[in-house]
Amino acid sequence: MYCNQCEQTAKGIACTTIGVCGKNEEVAGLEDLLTHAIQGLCLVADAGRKVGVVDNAVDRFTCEAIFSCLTNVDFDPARFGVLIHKTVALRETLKAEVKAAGGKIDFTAAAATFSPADSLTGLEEQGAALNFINTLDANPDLQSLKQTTMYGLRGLAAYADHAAILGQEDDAVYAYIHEAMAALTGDMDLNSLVALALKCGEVNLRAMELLDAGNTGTYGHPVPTPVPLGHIPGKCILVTGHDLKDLAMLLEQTKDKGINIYTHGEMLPCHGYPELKKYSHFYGHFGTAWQNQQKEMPEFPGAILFTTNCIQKPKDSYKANVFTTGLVGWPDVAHIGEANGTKDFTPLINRALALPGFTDTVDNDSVLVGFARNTVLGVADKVIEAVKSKAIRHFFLVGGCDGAKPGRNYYTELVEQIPADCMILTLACGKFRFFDKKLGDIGGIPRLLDVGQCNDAYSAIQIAVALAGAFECGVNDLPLSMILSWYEQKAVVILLTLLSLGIKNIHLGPSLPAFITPNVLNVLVENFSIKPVTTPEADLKAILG
Ligand code: SF4
Ligand code: SF3
Repeated sequence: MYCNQCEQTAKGIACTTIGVCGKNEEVAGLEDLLTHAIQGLCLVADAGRKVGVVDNAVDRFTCEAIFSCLTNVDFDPARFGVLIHKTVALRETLKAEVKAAGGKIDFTAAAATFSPADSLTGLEEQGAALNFINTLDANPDLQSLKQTTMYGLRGLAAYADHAAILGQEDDAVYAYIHEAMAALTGDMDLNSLVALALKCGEVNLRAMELLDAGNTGTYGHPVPTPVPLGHIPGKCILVTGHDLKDLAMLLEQTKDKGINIYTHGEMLPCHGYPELKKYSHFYGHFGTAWQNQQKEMPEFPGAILFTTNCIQKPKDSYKANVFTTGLVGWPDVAHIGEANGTKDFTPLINRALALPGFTDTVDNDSVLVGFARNTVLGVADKVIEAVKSKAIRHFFLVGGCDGAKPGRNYYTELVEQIPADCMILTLACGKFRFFDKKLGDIGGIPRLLDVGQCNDAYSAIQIAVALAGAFECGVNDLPLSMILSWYEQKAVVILLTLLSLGIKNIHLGPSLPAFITPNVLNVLVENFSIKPVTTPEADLKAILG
């Protein structure tokens, strides 16, 4: 195997024998094979669009299959086997339609005619023999840029899938995914690859906009809401991942069951949505970010639902309590599927009822969520006035993924050292490094504003654009610095979105992607002044003077 798609890749180079994430050689090969197969499907789908053949089932499936290869989503070889066979079956059906419509089907790329082995072992061997990364391009810089787009596409497909689940779709997003995956099978020069990667970011802004419309349109605009970090007596279910619809369905199915629902990880901001917070048994938040789950989840005395990334190997002590849904998979862990747009969470609920639940009350104080664009822009006048009167000196967006590396203490220390006349906006699971710090307020506005999940980067962008409009300047001219942390490929595509908007001077850490070569990094530095994080002291000095 050779996988370097995430920040914790072995030795900062690549995982070659077993993934630090727990991915084994078999699954790595199957992911490569699925990606290869999807490229074949995308070649045909892209050609189909040119002759008016568009198939929404193919569009949706393409996103699901690409999302499955995102870090910490699916570790179940059998599920990959099904996806690979379905990809090829869809490709052949679509090929016949495209041919009938007079479209191109005579592709030279091997992906377009790839034939999958019947058995899982056969597929694993095909995947291992592919040497996938090296098929992208022999030139390391071109390979690096192709990987950048490929990983960006994984994040984009994830957000497009989340949005589609809530009924929000735009064919332009699917068209780009097909076009880009198809393009990656051919020869491209450096400039066109840079353009393809930036386009990925641009299209992702639309995908995040769709998801924002899906979330806020269905569950209302988040409002400031204190979320208890302790617990109360009662049976309990913990929900992790990013999927609001799964949570909504579960809240409805548990409302009369005497079970309290707790969020974990990226589900924390869900407490701010009116149509979710209306349930009295939607109690509080348990634990911190994804990388602490093996330590925290054994302590949870109820059932646990994983809705999206980031799952780690469930320890035997709590494996029987874990249920996956959506694209998440772990071998031998119960999976809750979907039928007719709904899910039956009975097995999860029964497990929660069989477990002891919490028997005492623990008050660990609370954190405040709900500062997405609607709330923040609702007090825009106050914020603008505070900037003009110099009560607010600078804004910091400190957000992104969390992870296990010790270097991530940087983000905690940075937030601790940011002066009291500066506001801190945060989003995604990186916030758990500092989410419960009491940082006070400026003129009644809390200094630490939780904008939401990683996909709520859309909200943060809208806030920045609105502020730039109010000050009649560009986003780069605002007293705003973005200090981002990355781990998986949703963060890659958000970074591409920010770059596609022309945002400069982003500080990125805790380490730079292993798939970025020095030459590609130079392109990023020259065009976007992107910089690695250094120390909180030095970075704050450079920003604030
Ligand atoms: Fe390694 Fe990350 Fe790939 Fe897992 S996803 S195998 S940790 S690079
Ligand atoms: Fe976190 Fe996985 Fe990236 Fe949604 S939950 S941000 S790492």
